[in-house]
Amino acid sequence: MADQNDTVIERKTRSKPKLERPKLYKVILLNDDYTPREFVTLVLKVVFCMSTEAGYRVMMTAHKLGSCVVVVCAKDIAETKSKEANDLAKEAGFPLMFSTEPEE
Ligand code: TYC
Repeated sequence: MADQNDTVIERKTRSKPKLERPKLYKVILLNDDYTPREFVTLVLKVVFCMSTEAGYRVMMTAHKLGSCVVVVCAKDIAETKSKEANDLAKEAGFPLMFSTEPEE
């Protein structure tokens, strides 16, 4: 039981968590009619550290459906990886495109 000298601490409002979870971004592989399948698989291996089998599956999914999510990660990593992959394609003279978009 609290008598007159006891201190009573009451929380007036619920405190909000200080750190918001950073938004995640998708790297998306887009299909085109010209880039060789082997090159797409190679880029997925080199830039996204995928095995040949995983890279082939992702490449074939984009080939059949038009696009495929390659990875979901922090914004700066998604943008860096996407640019690295697009630069390799450009250097090789292929229209291969990776894009990024926020995850819902
Ligand atoms: N469609 C290409 C071809 O038939 C291969 C390809 C697959 C290109 C996936 C891009 O994201 C891609 N040569």
